[in-house]
Amino acid sequence: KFLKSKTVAIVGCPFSGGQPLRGVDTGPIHLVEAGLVEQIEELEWKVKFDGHHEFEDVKAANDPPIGILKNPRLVSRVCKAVSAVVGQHAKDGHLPLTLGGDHSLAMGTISGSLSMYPDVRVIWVDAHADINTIASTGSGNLHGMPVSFLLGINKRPPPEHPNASGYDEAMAEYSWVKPQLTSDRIVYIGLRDVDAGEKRILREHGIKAFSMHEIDKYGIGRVVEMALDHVNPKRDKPIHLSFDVDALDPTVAPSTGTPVRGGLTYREGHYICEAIHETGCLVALDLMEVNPSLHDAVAVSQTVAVGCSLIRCALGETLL
Ligand code: B3U
Ligand code: MN
Ligand code: MN
Repeated sequence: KFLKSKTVAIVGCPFSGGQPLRGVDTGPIHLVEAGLVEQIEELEWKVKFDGHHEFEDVKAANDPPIGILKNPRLVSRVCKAVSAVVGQHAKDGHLPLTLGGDHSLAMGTISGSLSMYPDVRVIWVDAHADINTIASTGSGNLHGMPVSFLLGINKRPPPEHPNASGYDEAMAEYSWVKPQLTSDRIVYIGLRDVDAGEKRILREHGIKAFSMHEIDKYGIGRVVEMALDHVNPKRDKPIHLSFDVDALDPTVAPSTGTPVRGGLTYREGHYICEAIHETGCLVALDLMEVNPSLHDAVAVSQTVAVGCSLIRCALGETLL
């Protein structure tokens, strides 16, 4: 519906600055080495991939915290670069596939999608809501915050607030993120580890979220249908799918930085990707938070294989 040609442009982002654990930066390399490019070509897509981005030119030598935010300049500048790359692929009529790396990168990928498709709808599949604001974050890890910047909901904390310091500097650093996404154009699936402050934010902005509770209650088929009915009732708007591999149960995808039990089964994860493919509206895809440095070799190859398989389903692989 929206792409000019059936071409996937792989944006490999070996980046870990949005969270404290090393290793998530090797996720994209593992996915490509597992044969992802060839697997996508099998599905009759052309694949553009000219190596992983290293972001050498943006790596800030000196990046002390701004208030509570960790690696604030590095995350901002890497995401800004990713936004330009993803935006260019989208404008070329290709489907950008971003391999993370931690989920702070979605500030870049979704900004890039918005630059080509101002009315893009976001489906965020995750155990976490990643919507903490400067005021609400307890960790200061930016992979827990990308949605708040995309929505432009970072209000100034009152002066006595513990996170008040650095607000202006942080907002200046992130001023390139245009708050173009609206709260009715994002929907969550798979949530089960949401901070109290994040629950308040979701409620305050009326953001639709299907937690594991709704998946248990209605089944994944109804949940995906309800999620699509919410953001894209006529199935005529472009969709950006941002898939955090920790949405899957840790028994299915163990190699990730913040596993949370009680997650999506193998089939539930794949069904989401298949159903979104069937809409014909997918214009961009992220697969984030694969961390091959955690757990043994079996767990790593299992997680990488599931990641490749989710991507194939989103790009049209069918069971029959
Ligand atoms: N909500 C917590 C924890 C978290 C968010 N995303 C992940 N973990 N992966 C935070 O740090 O904001
Ligand atoms: Mn996430
Ligand atoms: Mn997560």
